[in-house]
Amino acid sequence: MLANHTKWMNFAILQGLRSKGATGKNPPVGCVIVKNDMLLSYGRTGVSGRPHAEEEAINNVSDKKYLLGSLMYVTLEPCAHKNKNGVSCAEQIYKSGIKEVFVSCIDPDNRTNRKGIDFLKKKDIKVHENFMTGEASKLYNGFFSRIFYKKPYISLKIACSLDGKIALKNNKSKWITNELSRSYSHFLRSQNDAIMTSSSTILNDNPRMNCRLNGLERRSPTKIILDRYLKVSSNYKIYDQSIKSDIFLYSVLQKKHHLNENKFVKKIKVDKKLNNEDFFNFIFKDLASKGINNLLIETGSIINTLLLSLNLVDELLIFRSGNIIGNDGLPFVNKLNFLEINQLTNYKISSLKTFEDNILEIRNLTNKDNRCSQV
Ligand code: AOF
Ligand code: ZN
Repeated sequence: MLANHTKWMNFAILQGLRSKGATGKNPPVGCVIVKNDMLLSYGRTGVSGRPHAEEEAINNVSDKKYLLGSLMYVTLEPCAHKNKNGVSCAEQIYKSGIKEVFVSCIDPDNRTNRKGIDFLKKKDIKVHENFMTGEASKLYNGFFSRIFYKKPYISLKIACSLDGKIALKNNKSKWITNELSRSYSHFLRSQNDAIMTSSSTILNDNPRMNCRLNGLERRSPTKIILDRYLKVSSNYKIYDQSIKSDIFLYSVLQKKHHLNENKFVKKIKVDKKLNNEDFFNFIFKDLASKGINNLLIETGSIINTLLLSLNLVDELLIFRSGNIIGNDGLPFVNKLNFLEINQLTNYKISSLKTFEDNILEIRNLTNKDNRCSQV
């Protein structure tokens, strides 16, 4: 029977994944309702965070009497705080007559944090806590990071040659990795809440930084631009917006009229006296306060080096081709000046994917507690 519980929870995790990157500051939750080991209904957190997954799964059952005595599998603890109709998910579960609930992760949000589970138990609903937590917590790396560390979960994407170079010596970098890799990197963009790049990458490559997969264009992440000295004019493609949404521009300089014609650009001034560590920490904290859970960074070796030397990267997404560029090419990271092997930061492999002869290595920082990777 355990095998079936695993199967249903896996299905709930897949539902949650479908919402990843689309739920705003709300975490993506997947939910499945089963009766007599047959699928009755399923749901996932809606765009921008509502309706909640459990609500959606319950509402999807047209004849509510079927819910009596059924089982629910849900990737996050059902909430204890009320929706706009004045009921929490825990209350809706109780009222529906569901008799047993499998929950993967405890909700750290103070409004719920065990209160959802305690409510269900008090109502004599059997709750199986921490069921497949390891698998489901992959959905909440960003949400947990924002709540516990007040910073988004930082994923650094690198597209490089077999020998770790991101461009030839003349700066040419189009296209080291193949089309499938690039499509998958757009898919990863869609799963992140925001994407960050820097002025030097924009001036060199003129990227759009959106998701251009058919049907997923609206899943493009919020753009975050680091342009300390306001070098990037509105003519660059990053400021083209077929889908209108805010762009956050961080600079140390302020020019009154810079980009004023684009009302979606929100300018944030960073104190120019801040050192690199405080500069990034200020920005990450600010992004967390804006509700950004998962931040994808796509820049060049200067920012990569700063972030890696400051241990600010939670996850590396390394797309590697089969080409060898050689030592005259641009490395993805510059000098880090370590002298002892035991001082090196270790990124543990969590997943490998191949795209024809390209490979994607997903690696996570090992010294952070219970954080999981993109899937
Ligand atoms: C659930 N099911 O699908 C999600 C939950 O802004 P609100 O009112 O939607 O509340 C957001 C909080 O609800 C969020 O911080 C997290 O604790 C929980 N998310 N809960 O029962 C869901 N997405
Ligand atoms: Zn809820």
